[in-house]
Amino acid sequence: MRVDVVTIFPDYLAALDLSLVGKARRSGLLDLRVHDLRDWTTDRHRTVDDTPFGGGAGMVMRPDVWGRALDDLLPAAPDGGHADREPAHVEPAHLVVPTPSGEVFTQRHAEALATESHVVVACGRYEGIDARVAEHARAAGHRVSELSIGDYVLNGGEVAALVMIEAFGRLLPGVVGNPHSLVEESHGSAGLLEYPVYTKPPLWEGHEVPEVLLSGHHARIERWRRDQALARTAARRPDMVAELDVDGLDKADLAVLAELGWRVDDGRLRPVAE
Ligand code: JD8
Repeated sequence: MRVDVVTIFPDYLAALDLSLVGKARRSGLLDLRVHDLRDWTTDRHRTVDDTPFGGGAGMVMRPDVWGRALDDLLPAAPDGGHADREPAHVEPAHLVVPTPSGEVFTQRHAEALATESHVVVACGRYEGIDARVAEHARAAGHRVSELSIGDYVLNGGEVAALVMIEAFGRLLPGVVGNPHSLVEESHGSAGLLEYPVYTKPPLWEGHEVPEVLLSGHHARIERWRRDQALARTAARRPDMVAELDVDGLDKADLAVLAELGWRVDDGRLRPVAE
């Protein structure tokens, strides 16, 4: 997969040289390129922002500078908008624009982006990027996703880019050593939060490891972990319990959920209290 990131703070993305994503870059599994938006400015002050139409505080990032950058990085528009560009069989790219006003990024988005051959991430700063930039890319036939990593305000899109690139980059085949470990993760296909994990020593600061985990009894361990995942999810993310696919739950799951105050009502899980 190729990933292009455009930002006025390229050093912010240096963290992607580290760990599994860094290894994936060095092994060629991930072709990640970080670009300085100012390379597409034309004035000697390398200006990327201007005052907002309609007034208000702060500055807005200019469409012309972003337009030149994305014209260079987004392949020929599927609708053949740019006759002077390379032939149409070029792999389309998916433009991702981090923004607090975007759809909330989830593991589903990470799984979808991990299937792309080319992703371009536009990191804004100031009050944001002129809205016509995303509009123009959509009009040119590119897939554009405006995504937020959560309901809090950051100073720019770089941190969100780090989060998203790690989230979909680690799903690329070969990046995570043991793909099985991807299966049981929070927000994975089970739709549950992870069970608690423990390692040596068995007694630490007076805290013991749950006996069942030392038993070697794999069926009892699996059942305990499932019960823990159900309990954690019910306690911390009742919204996820309500979304659980009842067909994916066995009798023991339903018994545990009943203990936790959940019942099945015409095929959906509902809190008993409701
Ligand atoms: C992109 C500029 C700063 C935002 C005025 C503060 C994502 N979950 C998220 N929170 N914040 C962002 C985010 C913030 C950004 C930009 C993403 C570009 N800013 C702006 C509007 C209010 N300043 C984000 N993903």
